[in-house]
Amino acid sequence: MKATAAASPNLAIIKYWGKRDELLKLPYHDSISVTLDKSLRSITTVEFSPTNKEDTMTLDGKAADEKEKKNIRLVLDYIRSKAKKELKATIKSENNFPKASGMASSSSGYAALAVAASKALDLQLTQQELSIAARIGSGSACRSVIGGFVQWKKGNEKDGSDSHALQIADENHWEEFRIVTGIISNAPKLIGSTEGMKRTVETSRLYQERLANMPGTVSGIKKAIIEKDAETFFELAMKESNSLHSVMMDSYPPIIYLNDSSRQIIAKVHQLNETEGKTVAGYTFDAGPNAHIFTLAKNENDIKGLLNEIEGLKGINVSVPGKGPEIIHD
Ligand code: 2P0
Repeated sequence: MKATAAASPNLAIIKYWGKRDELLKLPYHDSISVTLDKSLRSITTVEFSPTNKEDTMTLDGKAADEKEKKNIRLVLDYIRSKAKKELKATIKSENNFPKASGMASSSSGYAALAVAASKALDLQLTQQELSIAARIGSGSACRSVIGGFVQWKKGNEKDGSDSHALQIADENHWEEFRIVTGIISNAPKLIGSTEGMKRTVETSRLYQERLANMPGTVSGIKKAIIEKDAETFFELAMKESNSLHSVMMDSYPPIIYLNDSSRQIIAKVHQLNETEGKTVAGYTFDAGPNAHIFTLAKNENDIKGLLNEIEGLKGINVSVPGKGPEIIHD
């Protein structure tokens, strides 16, 4: 009753920000992401045993904190209810990437957990059920259960049974696609995403405007991915990131994740696009100052050059679209 699974983090193109149900992690709107390649992975082992008195979890060699424990248990309880088993689990999760990679590990960690736990209990869950299991741990994790370009359908049901991810295009669809991350800070966020999104929903009037525009944003970005329309994709991705950071700023007290280095990068990407006479790159920022720049392989070096001019840059990481989770055999 033991299994190990590996999963990669995903980077949101359309950002998940705002829950209609805090416990089940049900969002107010769809989001779209790209799953990254396996140079970034969480590897999680789950072992269920009748001798375990409680669930125990070690993350990168350290005991999980209270919030992590609660979310891990929620995932395990979903899997246990599907298997109709009450067994407690021992969990060990390691990331092959450091915090200094500019990527958060919660999306890959909970996706690997859902896949390993269901395999350990010999369950044959559908991809949608695995996506739901991962979502219950951390919203964005539901997108890491699938490779390539992925859409998280917000769903309408109260129990979350229709809120899961679906693939838009697989990891081989857009070979020239690159994600160049400029690492600005590895420090923990000042405001966690869970708390930040709650504040935005409760206090930002602009958030209603964001929700009203969202169906158009989703269909535009989806079409640009399917047609590999790089210019439209980069432009819509930048506008979407700017919309997210506007509602964060419109929250009260305001939530500010971007810093001077982030703003310099925004200016430089626009300068580059102007000089080139077309949109050759687009930035996106999550709940932190690190810049993720979408571009095509032929422009990768220009983007690295641009980032290297930024004061305070700590490093650069380049990713391509990657596969969904896999079971690791000993
Ligand atoms: C995203 N973020 O779509 C957005 C962009 C942050 C900014 O998903 O509370 O860690 O565990 O469901 O998934 C961060 O939120 O939040 C996030 P919970 P999660 O990637």
